[in-house]
Amino acid sequence: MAVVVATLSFPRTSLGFIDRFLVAAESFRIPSLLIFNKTDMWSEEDWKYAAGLEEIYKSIGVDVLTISAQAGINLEVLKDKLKGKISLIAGHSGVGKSTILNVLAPGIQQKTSEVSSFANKGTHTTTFAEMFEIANDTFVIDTPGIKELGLMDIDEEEINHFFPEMRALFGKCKFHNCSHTHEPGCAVMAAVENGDIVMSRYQSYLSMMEGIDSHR
Ligand SMILES: Nc1nc2c(ncn2[C@@H]2O[C@H](COP(=O)(O)OP(=O)(O)OP(=O)(O)O)[C@@H](O)[C@H]2O)c(=O)[nH]1
Ligand SMILES: [Mg+2]
Ligand SMILES: [Zn+2]
Repeated sequence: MAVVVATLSFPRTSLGFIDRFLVAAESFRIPSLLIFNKTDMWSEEDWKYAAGLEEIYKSIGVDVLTISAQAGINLEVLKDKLKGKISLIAGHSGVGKSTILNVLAPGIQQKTSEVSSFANKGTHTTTFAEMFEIANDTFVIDTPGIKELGLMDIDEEEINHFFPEMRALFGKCKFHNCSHTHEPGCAVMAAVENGDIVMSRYQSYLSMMEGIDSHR
């Protein structure tokens, strides 16, 4: 399982980053789990915003969990989701990946360090990936924080296959090779307009299309 740990602030994880991660996991046919950590720091506003995100991601079939590694909130649910699997934990530096490992099983003592309050960024504490057995048949890999995520080996025409809400409209566009960026009779753009496809997800799609272009 591919687990992406995100935080709303300290540091902030962008939706673009989350969407790239989900596309990458989907392209390898690896089930993913989206975790929002540090709920102990959330304001009422944050809870509302997160509830909206949870709804968006659940609607496209992504499993979402809100936790606080530090305050020990929802850890049993997390353990249950990890049970019997090999999971990779990824995300920006400072989102709490190693802290999560440390609270999952006694005996794990991964180094952690505070997010720089000056830059609002992690300090790249974990420097290599390491796998831990946290229970019978249950393995979790802690990884170094990543800044950005490239989409290697995915062709431009393929990206939309890894957006479940776009895949659902397959064959509905006027042109069979529609890129969903400018063509008339595009079912995806129509769905964005009427709200069936979430704008932030479509923007992530566009940025991935552009990203690939710029490398050509
Ligand atoms: N308030 C709060 N702080 C947390 C929580 N989880 C982790 N932290 C803090 O966030 C900081 C970064 O945690 P780490 O576990 O080192 O983050 P990381 O994702 O492993 O970072 P890298 O190894 O640099 O990629 C530490 O100061 C943790 O104590 C949480 O649930 N709530
Ligand atoms: Mg770490
Ligand atoms: Zn289209």
